[in-house]
Amino acid sequence: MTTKERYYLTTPIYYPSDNLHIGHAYTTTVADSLARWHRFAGREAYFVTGSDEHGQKIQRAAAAKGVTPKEYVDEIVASFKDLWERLNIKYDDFVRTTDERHHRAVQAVFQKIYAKGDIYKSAYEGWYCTPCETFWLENRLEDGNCPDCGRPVELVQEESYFFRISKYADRLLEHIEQHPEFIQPESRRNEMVNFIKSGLEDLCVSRTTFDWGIPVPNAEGHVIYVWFDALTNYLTALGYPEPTELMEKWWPADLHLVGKEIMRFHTIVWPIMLMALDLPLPKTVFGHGWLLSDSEKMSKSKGNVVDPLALIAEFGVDPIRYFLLREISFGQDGNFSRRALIERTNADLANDLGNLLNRTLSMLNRYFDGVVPEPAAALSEVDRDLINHANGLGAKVDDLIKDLKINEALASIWRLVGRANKYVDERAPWNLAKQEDKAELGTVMYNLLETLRIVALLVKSFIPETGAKIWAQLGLEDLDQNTLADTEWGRLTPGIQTRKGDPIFPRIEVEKEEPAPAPKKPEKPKASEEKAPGPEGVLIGIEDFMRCELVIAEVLEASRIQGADRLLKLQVDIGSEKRQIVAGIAQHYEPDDLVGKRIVVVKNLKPAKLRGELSQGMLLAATAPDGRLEVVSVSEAIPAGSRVK
Ligand code: ME8
Repeated sequence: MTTKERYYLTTPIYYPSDNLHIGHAYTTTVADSLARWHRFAGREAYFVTGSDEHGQKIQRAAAAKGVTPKEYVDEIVASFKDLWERLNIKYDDFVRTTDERHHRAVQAVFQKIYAKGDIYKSAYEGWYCTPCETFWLENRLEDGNCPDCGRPVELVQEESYFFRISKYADRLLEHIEQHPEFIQPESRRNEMVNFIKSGLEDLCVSRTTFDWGIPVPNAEGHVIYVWFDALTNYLTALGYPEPTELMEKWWPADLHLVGKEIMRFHTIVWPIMLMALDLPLPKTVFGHGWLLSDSEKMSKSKGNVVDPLALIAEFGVDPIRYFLLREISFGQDGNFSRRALIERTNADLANDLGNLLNRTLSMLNRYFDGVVPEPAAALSEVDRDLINHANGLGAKVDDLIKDLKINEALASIWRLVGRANKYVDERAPWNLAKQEDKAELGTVMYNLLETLRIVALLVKSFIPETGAKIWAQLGLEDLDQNTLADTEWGRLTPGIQTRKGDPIFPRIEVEKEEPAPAPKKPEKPKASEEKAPGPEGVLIGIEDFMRCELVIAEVLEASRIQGADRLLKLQVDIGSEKRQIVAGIAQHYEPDDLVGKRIVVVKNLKPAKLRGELSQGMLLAATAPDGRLEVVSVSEAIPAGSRVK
């Protein structure tokens, strides 16, 4: 039996000094998607995350709240785990630096390096940035502040232990040169090389002015510097210092995924710690860019953070995961905005993917009672083009993921989705359905269903809920038994009964602007324009109008939506069923005034989400000259469900 390829990947362990924001969710979503993909592609993956709980920053935050540091971190770390669960993050281990096993690992690392003569005692005098937990020499400060975060630094004068990192500078430079994949992306490699060449100072690795940390062995009053402590977590997860099977199997790590601001620790301090321990270095450290909010890095102190839990509650998990993975060029900074999230969701998820599934299964229900037909052997040029797009895409995505080109991998999957939507228009199944012989129609429907099956497999590592939903609607089972090899064309078995469900991504309506002030009375058209088409310049036929199903709905309940001052939520009876409709009329009606009214609604409008609420239809209203809205209604003589035409 051949052994599987292995992939050990990690995220930073985050500080529980505050709740996590969408920036932390970004790194962890990427790592989770990579781990899921590698498993799908037949490799074994081990994915570790955790929390960095010691240090001055945490001790101060706990004191400010009047609780012990342990009480303080316990509560916040529980919220980390809760967030990961809601984001569908499946890690293999979660290292807390307050874990006993971690204490043992850190003390062992310290002792080994000390025994080797690479840690020595001296006195430190310099500057310290507590938010970054970083020592700075005077000459690196910028305007007297921390060069990384711009915040004030504090003078530190302590007896400390020092790590002789200067001794390893040349060896590290040589390693970086010989392993171009070690520091990625390339721009950060150059930055790090320049930093090393500008001269490395020995690093202070213990503190004495507070006690929230792991004690230095046999040195009372000293706790180990929080970064020396934190970096060791990547070994703790494997059972270090014991010679465990995990250590044997997974070290060295394949990928440390981190934000660009902590590259120095991961590409200089950490590899030198490993060299001093005689352990091999991780294969790659990738420093991704920042998520910006209005072009500034998100951070609690700037008050511009975005809370992932609120976003998940409003939009669901997969739109958030998809946005993070697709929108931001991996490695570069990217902007996060609500508008961009909504636009991305509507364009790629609702219109392209959701609609492809919906229209395919609707046609299948109409033409084949929802059963997957047998494809005919004869293929047209267009059929072959679709199949060529789908076949081999799995291997291409795999290459892109191995190269950490995550947004490009998703773009390549969406090119297939786009190709399939175009295929529907080109092959026009509604025309083929008019033919006596249904073979060609069967082939076209099979090709669409097979494309959707392949797409479900390709997307499930990135947006797991969506992959599972498509799979279920296709009537398929055992999604997790499938591997990359199953993305080969032609594995869909004819005869399967599909199960069309609700649209997987209802369109999200961007909340409407205030109604525009009433337009001035139009001037009388000039004689030459009198017979011109309507305001949009287009005349429609009666059949166009009849496509719009207008019906009478009785309003059963009406209520306001918290946090949306323009919206009302209505429960209405449209004769055949009850529905929820969200309408932008809250500034014109009290909810109670609407109850009992018989209003006109568009029944066959695509469902949409407004402020997290599903809206299944739209009511009609007219604007009075003063800008007031009046809902169109009829008398009680007309029962709910009556068609308006
Ligand atoms: O640095 N955009 O923890 P931390 C993108 N405990 N990613 C962001 C981000 C943003 N705006 N903000 C945060 C620490 N991140 C140390 C790590 S590891 C041994 C110790 C992500 O809570 C990104 O991965 O400050 C960044 O490196 C990390 O969160 C910093 O998390």
